[in-house]
Amino acid sequence: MGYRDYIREERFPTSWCGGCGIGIVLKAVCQTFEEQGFTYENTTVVSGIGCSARSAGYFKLDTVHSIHGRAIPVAEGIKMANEKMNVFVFSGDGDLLGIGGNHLLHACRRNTDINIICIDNEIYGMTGGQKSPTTELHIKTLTSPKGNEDRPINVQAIIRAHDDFYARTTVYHYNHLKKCLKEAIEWKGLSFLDIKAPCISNNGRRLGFKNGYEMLIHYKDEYKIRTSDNGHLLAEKELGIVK
Ligand SMILES: Cc1ncc(C[n+]2csc(CCOP(=O)(O)OP(=O)(O)O)c2C)c(N)n1
Ligand SMILES: [Mg+2]
Repeated sequence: MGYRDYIREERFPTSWCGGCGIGIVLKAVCQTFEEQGFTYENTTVVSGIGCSARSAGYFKLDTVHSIHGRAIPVAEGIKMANEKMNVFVFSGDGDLLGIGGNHLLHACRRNTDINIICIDNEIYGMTGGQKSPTTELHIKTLTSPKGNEDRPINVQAIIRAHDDFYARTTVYHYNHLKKCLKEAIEWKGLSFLDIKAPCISNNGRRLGFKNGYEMLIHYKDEYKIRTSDNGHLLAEKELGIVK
């Protein structure tokens, strides 16, 4: 199977805006499925609600586009019923860490063997750009016009508190993103992939970026890949794998 065999191209164009980062992740995931030799029978993707979660409709697999915040328990149920299934959650920061945050806590505790892919555009993209649990301090959003006063959630600490797999990458660092995906799949237990992805329409423009490309270059300048994955927690703006 080629990677395009995992995508419902007949549904294109997607609902995503030009310059959005979600499609880059979709492609990387499908290429990884191809490299792993995954089939229609042994692979599934579950999503919640949001722009990122719309991906469930673009994978040519049996997928579940579940309800807001509930992708993780649905995925856990699938894995429980069929332990041979390769189960992926593909959703956004608001869905997984906001409304679905409590499910994430308990999934970490249970260490179910699922792969959680979080498209982290640091806002609620679909609903217009409200601040999310990952919005950084002082950032202006629709609901923080004077700058966000709340600290972003430390998702790395939550995942690592239970010795689960955590990786941080961006859509600019494509090869690194694919390395993270591969290692997450090989990890036996829960893995959480935090992928920084641009939302130009409902976040970037408000911050002064002209287009999605400028946001990608910002990722290039801002984030650095750690040279050794030594098990230590990642510093701010550091990319890497912690396991
Ligand atoms: C129960 C419920 N509450 C609120 C909403 C409205 N809503 C739809 S998507 C969304 C946020 C999605 O944010 P995120 O998961 O970051 O996805 P993005 O659109 O940024 O990819 C919200 C609040 C909803 N659909 N259902
Ligand atoms: Mg989001």
